[in-house]
Amino acid sequence: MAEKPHINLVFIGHVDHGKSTTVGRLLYDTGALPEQEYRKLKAEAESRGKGTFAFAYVMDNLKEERERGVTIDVAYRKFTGQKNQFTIIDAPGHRDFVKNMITGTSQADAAVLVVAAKEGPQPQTKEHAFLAQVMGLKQLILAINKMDEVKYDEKKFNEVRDEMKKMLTGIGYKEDQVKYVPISSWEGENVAKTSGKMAWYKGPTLVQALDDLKAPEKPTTKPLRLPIQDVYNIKGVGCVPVGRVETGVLKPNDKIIVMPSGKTGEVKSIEAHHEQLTKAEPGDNIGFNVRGLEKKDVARGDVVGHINNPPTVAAEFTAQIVVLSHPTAIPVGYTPVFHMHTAQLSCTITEIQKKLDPKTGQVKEENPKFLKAGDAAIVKIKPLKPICIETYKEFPQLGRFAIRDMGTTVAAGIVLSITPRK
Ligand SMILES: Nc1nc2c(ncn2[C@@H]2O[C@H](COP(=O)(O)OP(=O)(O)OP(=O)(O)O)[C@@H](O)[C@H]2O)c(=O)[nH]1
Ligand SMILES: [Mg+2]
Repeated sequence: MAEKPHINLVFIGHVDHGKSTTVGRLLYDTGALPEQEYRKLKAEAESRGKGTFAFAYVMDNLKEERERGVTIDVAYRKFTGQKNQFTIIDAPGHRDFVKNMITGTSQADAAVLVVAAKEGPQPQTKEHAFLAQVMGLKQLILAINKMDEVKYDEKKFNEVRDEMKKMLTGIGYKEDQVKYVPISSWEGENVAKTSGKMAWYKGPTLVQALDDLKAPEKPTTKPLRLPIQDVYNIKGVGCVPVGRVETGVLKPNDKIIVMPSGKTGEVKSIEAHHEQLTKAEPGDNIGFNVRGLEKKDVARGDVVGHINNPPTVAAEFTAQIVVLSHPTAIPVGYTPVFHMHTAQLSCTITEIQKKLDPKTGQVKEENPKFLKAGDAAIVKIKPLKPICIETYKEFPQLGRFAIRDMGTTVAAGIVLSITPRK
């Protein structure tokens, strides 16, 4: 039987709204969490006086997380549905751990945004939704949780749904990209089992909604883009660059070009896990031997493409960024390290063109002097050296980046347009 399509799915939302509990419940009700394991977690939660965190403990594995009843770092767990298989990424909601939430979101293809029915949207509901949008997650399931606390009231569900709809539209989500599902993960209503308490609801359970998500397609028909992770010199073979094919297909005898250097060669052989390949597709981690290339011609952070469609080298680019944390303020001229695909290099923010309202995406200020934590903005960026990047629209895999400084993630963003190197 063919393998089920794979989706990386991140759970996001405000602290305590029930992300970890929802994941735990989902695993339990589908049989992915054995009864015995659940009993053990329940006993531990009760012994700490945190009985209501029994399901959350499935994902909250750190001692500090269990003592405090709060998720601190992302946790991963496999889950197989009827149609799809998932890697579930449980992100923290607490505002102190947004950094970890970003890491999880940057690895995801789709998100479940959890909102508690009684409280409705809270600051991190909005912040996380916005970050998910910035990171390019186009499929969102809005789980309105803790429906038991509002007596499974349809009116309350509609109220929160409408409020969320307005907010999500404001930050750029289209109506058909979002599904709204009422659940009570503590009571197990409408997570994996249809709820008898919400007869007014005719839509899918959460688990059914997950199966309706579309796995990302392998972008095999796009031009080849292969960011280089490393280069080896192997005796008797020669230069062997290593990397993961992000888009397109690479085959032996293909004529390739390495950017930004512009060096060219012909692929002799392709190898993955010590096996020769007749072709390499998106997602394949490969080593390949190239006639005409020497080790000095290729380096980490370079991008390989076909000769007739070379990767773009940027002299400058415009990007939309979100500032996550910065001790003071980011002025024009700020030059932190940018991490994009396998490349890391310093870039200068040369212009802050527009400040956006992170809650709505609306323009708040033209040409502001500086940016602070929580701000979103359109900025112009000049890499200190030419660098291979692509627009997010054309090649999402090569068009997003994180900005790091002083050991923390300062901002994240996507590339909107590029001024190519002359
Ligand atoms: N009444 C009720 N309580 C719930 C429900 N879901 C979660 N809770 C409770 O909400 C509290 C927080 O749950 P968590 O699953 O840890 O919330 P979280 O969103 O993962 O929190 P962080 O990861 O720390 O942001 C726990 O006490 C849960 O039992 C629900 O459907 N109904
Ligand atoms: Mg949690």
